[in-house]
Amino acid sequence: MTSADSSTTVRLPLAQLHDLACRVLARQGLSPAHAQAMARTIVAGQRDDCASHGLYRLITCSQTAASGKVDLQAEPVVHPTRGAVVRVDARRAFSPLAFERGLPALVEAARTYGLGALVIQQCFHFSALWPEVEDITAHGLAALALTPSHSWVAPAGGHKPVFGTNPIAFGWPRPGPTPFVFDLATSAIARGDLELHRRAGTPLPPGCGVDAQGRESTDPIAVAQGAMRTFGGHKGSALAAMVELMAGALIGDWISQESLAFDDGAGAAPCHGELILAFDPIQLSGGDLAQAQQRAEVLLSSITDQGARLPSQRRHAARERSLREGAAVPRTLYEEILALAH
Ligand code: NDP
Ligand code: PYC
Repeated sequence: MTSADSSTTVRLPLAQLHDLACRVLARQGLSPAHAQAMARTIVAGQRDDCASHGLYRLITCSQTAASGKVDLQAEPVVHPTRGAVVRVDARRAFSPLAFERGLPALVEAARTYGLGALVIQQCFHFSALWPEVEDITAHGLAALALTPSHSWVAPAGGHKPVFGTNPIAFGWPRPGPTPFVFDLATSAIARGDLELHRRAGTPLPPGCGVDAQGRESTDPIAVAQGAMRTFGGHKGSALAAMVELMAGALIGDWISQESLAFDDGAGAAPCHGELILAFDPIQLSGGDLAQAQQRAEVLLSSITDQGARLPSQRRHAARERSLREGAAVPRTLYEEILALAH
């Protein structure tokens, strides 16, 4: 680290960050079970250098807690598995604990049927999806996770918000500790990154949104008042619609418009459902995991052999460094978080 780095960034051991996150969350009134589950996903984000979904989330979770909308203590209810479907009612609490409680039944359903579906209902969702798909690939399963958010994003060809930033995450269990994972917002920029631009007073990259009059803008405040854009024009727009349908209408939960209406200006994290699918390569191929992985490695090495990088390669490199040297945290953010803990 250069001296300029160390004046603006601190590196902290992950256990220390986990304790700090738990203290902040307990101070907001979260039960120990919720605080632990949330701290795990928040610290994983910081460890993997995901600025918009790391420690910064302690600020947005504190705002959500203060809004009075979220239940800070509710225990998720895991309904009895029906066929391959595991349904967890988060009871308007934050999502990570509901995911953790549903995961064992999801893995069992995938092993039994080849495909398992975890439906989480009525959760406040603030996190990245890759920690969830990585938890599934760790069991030798492939995974796909979808969730709506608040309706901030205009459809291609329009300029009024309809969709959420609607992430899609996919995971494939490679041999070794690092799965193939991508996790992407279907908006041109994640809302969390837009907020970081707003906090830093920096412009958005071109093409991320329009102002309230429908004019292209790179001003994060104007775009927040207008509409964000999907990535890839009509293609991202179609994927964003799919997420609303699959992780909203299909599972009997709120679409992003309903989440924003429920928020009613409170500025809380979105509240809705999530659909997480797990696929067992053994059951689906009729072969074994090693065969499926061998075929996959041929594909993945034909990407990396030409110098292209895999999605999550950046994250996994950041993780290695954080495990060795501690996670990098901007000093100003660290000071804000320390203030929330006292
Ligand atoms: P990015 O655009 O930064 O990255 C999307 C994916 O592409 C990542 O898997 C990334 O891997 C990969 N990638 C980036 N650059 C390259 C490259 N040059 N070659 C190959 N792969 C690449 O993510 P987003 O800004 O779209 O999303 C950020 C996060 O926001 C996600 O984790 C998402 O879950 C979260 N989010 C959560 C929402 C919610 O409702 N809970 C809503 C919207 C977003 P890598 O990480 O290694 O760079
Ligand atoms: O970054 O778009 C986002 C987001 C929405 C909810 C959590 N993160």
